Amino acid sequence: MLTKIDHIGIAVRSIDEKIPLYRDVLGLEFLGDELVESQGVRVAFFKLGESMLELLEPTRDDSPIAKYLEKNGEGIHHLAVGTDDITAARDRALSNGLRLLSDAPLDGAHGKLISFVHPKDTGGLLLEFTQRGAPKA
Ligand code: CMX
Repeated sequence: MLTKIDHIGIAVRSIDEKIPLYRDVLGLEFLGDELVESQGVRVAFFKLGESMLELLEPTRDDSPIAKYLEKNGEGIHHLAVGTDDITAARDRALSNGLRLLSDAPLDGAHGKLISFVHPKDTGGLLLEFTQRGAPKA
């Protein structure tokens, strides 16, 4: 049901300042950037084999990334795992007592559906489920 590491999310204060590090120094392919209004973030993706690195920059003060940066500074923020059935992944997490951070999947970057599991229920890891396309019926 979980298919791969889709991306690792990294909180940064400025995407523009970090692009040269990931693109020019590390030599990763820059896949573009976009605003994700539902999360109050601007994101930028870099291809890393079958997976990606996602830089996250807050776009407003109440963004979860603004709070994270204030408390922890820049660094790894979450692990996103791909699934072909986000509803089933959510149901399985819920039925095992894990808290999900939204009542339904939300719209994420690249038109994907996303859902987060509370880090207090996973030993300190903010885990994201991500699925391409519409939820399965
Ligand atoms: N990884 C691990 N632990 C985290 C965490 C993270 N990214 N963010 C917060 N925590 C921990 C904190 O350390 C804190 O632990 P302590 O109580 O031991 O100090 C606890 O969770 C509560 O943290 P908080 O700073 O008080 O923050 P909130 O409870 O207000 O919110 C969370 C935390 C995870 C519920 C919130 O950040 C959230 O809803 N995140 C999901 C949405 C998100 O992160 N969106 C951005 C990414 C969007 C994208 O990829 O497109």
